[in-house]
Amino acid sequence: MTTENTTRDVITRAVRPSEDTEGILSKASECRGLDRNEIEALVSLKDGRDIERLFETAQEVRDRMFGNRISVYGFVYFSTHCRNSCAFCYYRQTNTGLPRYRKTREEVVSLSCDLEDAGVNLVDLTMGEDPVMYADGYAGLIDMISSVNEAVDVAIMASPGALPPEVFPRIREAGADWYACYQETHNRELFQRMRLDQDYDFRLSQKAWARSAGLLTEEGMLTGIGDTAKDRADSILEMGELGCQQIRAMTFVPQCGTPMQDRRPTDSLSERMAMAVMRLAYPDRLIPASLDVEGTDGLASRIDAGANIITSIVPPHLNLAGVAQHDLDIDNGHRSVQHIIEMLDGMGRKVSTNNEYKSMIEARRPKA
Ligand code: SAM
Ligand code: MD0
Ligand code: SF4
Repeated sequence: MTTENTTRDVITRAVRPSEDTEGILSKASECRGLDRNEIEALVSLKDGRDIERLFETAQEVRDRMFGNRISVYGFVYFSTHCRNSCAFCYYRQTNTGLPRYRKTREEVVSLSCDLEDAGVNLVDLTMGEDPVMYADGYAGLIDMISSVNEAVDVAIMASPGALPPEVFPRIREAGADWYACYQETHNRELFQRMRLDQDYDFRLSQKAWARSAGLLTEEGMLTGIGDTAKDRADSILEMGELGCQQIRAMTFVPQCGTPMQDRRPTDSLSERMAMAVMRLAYPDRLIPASLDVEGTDGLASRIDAGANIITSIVPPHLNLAGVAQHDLDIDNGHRSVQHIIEMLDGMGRKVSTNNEYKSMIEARRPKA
C-alpha cells in the first residue's frame, strides 16, 4: 500500500463514526493538539450532536487558556481606496461608483483616542492598498501608525495590504504591535481566482517578514468561496504552522458590483467549525469573532465556537465602514464598544484589562 492510500484510509475511517469524534475531542481537550487527519475529520463533521460536542470542547479549551476574559479590537478602516481587484471585495479598484474615503491623520488619531477611552484593547488600522498611502516609500502609512502610537497607549495592529520586506522594520518602529494579512485560502488555484493578479508566495511571505521584524502576525481564511473541507483543513494547518499568534476565519459575504455578487451566501457554520478546530489544534492562539459578517447577532455563536477576541468594533456616526458589512449595526450603535461590553456581561464574560491584554501579547511577541 502506498503512503497516499494509507493517508486516505485514515481520513475515511476518522470521518465516519461518532466514537471516533469523541476520541479526537478527548485528545484535543487535553490540549495534545491535532494531526492533519483529525483536523480534516473535525471540519468534515455532519452530525449535529458531533458538531455541538466540537463547540463545547472548543469552549472548554478556550476557558482553560483565557478564563472568562475576552479582548476587544476597535476597527479603523481609514482608507477604502485600493489598487487591487480581489474578486470577493466591495472595495476592489474596478468597483467604480461607490463612495470611498481617506481619513486624515488628525481624524484617525482622534478616532483612535475615542476607541481607547471607550475601552478597546487594540486599534486595528486598516486600509486598501491605497497608492496615496504607499507613495514616497510608504510615508503616509508610517506616519499614520506613528501618529496613532504617540496618541494612544493601547496596542496597534496594522492591516495595510502586502508590503515589500524592507518596510516591516519601519512598521514595527512606528509602533505597530501586530501585522495582519490574510491569505484567504492555502489552495493556490483558489487563491488565484480570489486575489486576481496577486502573487501567492509574496503574500504568504508577508507573515515571515513581519515576524522577523518583531511583529506579531495574524493570518486568516475565508469560507464560502468554493473551499472544500480539505481546503479548510489545509488552511488551519498552514496558519498554525506559520506560527501566527492570531488566526481567523470569516464567511464570505457577496458584494454588489463584484464578480462574485451572484454567489449564494452561505451560513456561518463552516466558519465557526473552522474556528473551533483552530482552537483545539492551537489552544493558545488568539482567535477573533468578527462582527463584520453577521453583526452583533453573530457574536454569541462565535464566542461559543471558541473565540477569545472580538474584532470589527466600529463607533457610530463617524462615517467609518466595515469590510464585508459596510454599515450593518454601525449607526445603530450595536458595534460600539459600550454595547459589546454589555453583551459580554450578559454572557458572564469580561473585557480584558489593557494590562491583561498587554501581558498576553508580550508572552507571544517574536524577537526581532
Ligand atoms: N486591504 C488589505 C488586505 O486585503 O489585506 C487589508 C484589509 S482587507 C479589506 C481585510 C480582509 O477582509 C480581507 O483579507 C478578507 O479576508 C476580508 N474580506 C474582504 N471582503 C470580504 C467579503 N466580501 N466577505 C468576507 N470577508 C471579506
Ligand atoms: C474584522 N473587518 O476584523 C475587520 C477586518 C482586518 N485586520 C480586519 C477583516 O472583521
Ligand atoms: Fe483591496 Fe484588500 Fe479589498 Fe483586496 S481585500 S480589493 S487588497 S481592500
